Amino acid sequence: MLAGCTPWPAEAAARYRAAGHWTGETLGAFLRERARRFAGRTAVVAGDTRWTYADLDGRADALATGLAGLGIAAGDRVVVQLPNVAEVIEVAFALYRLGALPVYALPAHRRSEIEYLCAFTGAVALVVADVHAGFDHRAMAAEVRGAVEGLRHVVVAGDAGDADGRTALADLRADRPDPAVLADPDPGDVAFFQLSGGTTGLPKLIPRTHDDYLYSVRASADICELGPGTVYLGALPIVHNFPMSSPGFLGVLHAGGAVVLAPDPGPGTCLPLIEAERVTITAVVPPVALLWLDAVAGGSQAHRDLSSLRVLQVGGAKFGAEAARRVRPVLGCTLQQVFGMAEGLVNYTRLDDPEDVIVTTQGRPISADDEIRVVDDADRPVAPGETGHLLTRGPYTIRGYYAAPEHNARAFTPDGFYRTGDVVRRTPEGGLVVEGRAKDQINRGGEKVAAEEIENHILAHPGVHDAAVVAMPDVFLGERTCAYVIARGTAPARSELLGFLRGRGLAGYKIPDRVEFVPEFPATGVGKVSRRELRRAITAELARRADTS
Ligand code: OOB
Repeated sequence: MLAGCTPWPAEAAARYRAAGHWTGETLGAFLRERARRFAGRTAVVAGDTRWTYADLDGRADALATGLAGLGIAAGDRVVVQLPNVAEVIEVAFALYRLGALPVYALPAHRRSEIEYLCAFTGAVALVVADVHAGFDHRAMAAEVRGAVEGLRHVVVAGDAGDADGRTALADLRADRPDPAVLADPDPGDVAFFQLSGGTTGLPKLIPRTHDDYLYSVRASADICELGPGTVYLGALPIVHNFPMSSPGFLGVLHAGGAVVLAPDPGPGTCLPLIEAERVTITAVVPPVALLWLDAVAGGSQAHRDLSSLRVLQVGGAKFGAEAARRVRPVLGCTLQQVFGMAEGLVNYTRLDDPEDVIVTTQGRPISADDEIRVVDDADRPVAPGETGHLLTRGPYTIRGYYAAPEHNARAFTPDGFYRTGDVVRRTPEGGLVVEGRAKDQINRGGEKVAAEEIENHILAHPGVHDAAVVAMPDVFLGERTCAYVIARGTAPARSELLGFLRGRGLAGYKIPDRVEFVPEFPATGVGKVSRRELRRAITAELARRADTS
């Protein structure tokens, strides 16, 4: 196993193999097999691009050869920051076939996150789009390259411009792929890194192996009843774990179906695509589901023929029962709630669950070998049906973050259970209901913000003495971010502070939605900042304003 990663104990690994969960299949190899079986069928659709399985397979080999020509080899880390363009799938498989390890950044990340990821993983290359959503990723990549020693290459999907040191992805595709560059990675070893939503000052990296990930992919594809007739719409950024593997584009390619990529999740983009491509299943976060429901129920998309759509997956944040109940009557499809995490465990409501279960629970685990514990603050199991902290361990849940021994000692129990930070209740049928969260994270409609990370950025401002970032309720996103700040001397203007944060190169979704200057923070019994009290204060303040408006 890669240095800095925590393997499963030999006994557990043997059990997962014996149970048939870990099959020895690798990410690069499964596509090869599918390309044989489904050669002429459509694999990927994005804008005007349409690739068959044979096209995708050939492109992955051609690009792998070109990347090898740059000196990228097995074990090298490559930070991949691409929006939903066809190339993101090509790049992923090219890297898997080289045995190089993609580190998947989100399209919304900016210089601060990308630079950290490149430096922390010792990446040799960074793959970016040219311009996406009005942001020039090439310029950002140039800055990152200047700052990170060892980052040798910037590869651009699209127009590389004429600056030095950037390579256009299109120029890398070799005319004649060289099979000698292709590696045969160990299925038990790390295949790539996902990012944790995080609770700490710096994002954590999640190492996923071929064996563990493909188990979750295959099992998810089964649960969602995917097959060669499946047409999946990738509406969310498909490098995120949900649209990548739950069952996501990998599950669809594993089943021989077609993946249609949407450039953004808005109803004006996605609902016409569902109609035109006869999409059968897609995945969104709750705020997007709300927009789609409103657009179809008497809104701008009311005329769409959505009869092909069988399943709408909603996850990443809690989907309220009221909204959940509208999905079947408005969209004419089955809702599937998905409660998952990039660290592993994924829960689904099953397609044939009674409507009440689908609407009021966040599903049950993928696997009979997912171990679930619901415990109190002292790690003791709570009584059945009571609310407690969710701990989990299983065949596709990591045993440790990459190169983070101190954090791992807190984030995992001594016997290897991952502390999810989620507060849940189990139903008698084994379903989970998410009741809250005990981690210092804000869930902004599925986009996760680690309080400590933002606090550190705010603290870098010379006019700030202390900062505490908490969630505040929001009807649309579920939560937004409120930064409580104690000024040093005269308080900086809010706009100046927010401009300062943007200037530090932070992803836009991490910029606080609200800033409150206060003379001091409420304290807990032991003198720590009471975030609970701050959350309560901002919730009360918002309620008071709503009353008077
Ligand atoms: C997914 O993955 P991450 O890593 O971005 O975030 C995981 C966290 C969970 O620990 C939980 O706090 C929250 O997101 N969450 C939900 C939820 N789904 C995720 N909270 C309430 N209800 C839900 N349905 O978000 C993710 C990964 C794979 C599949 C689906 C979502």
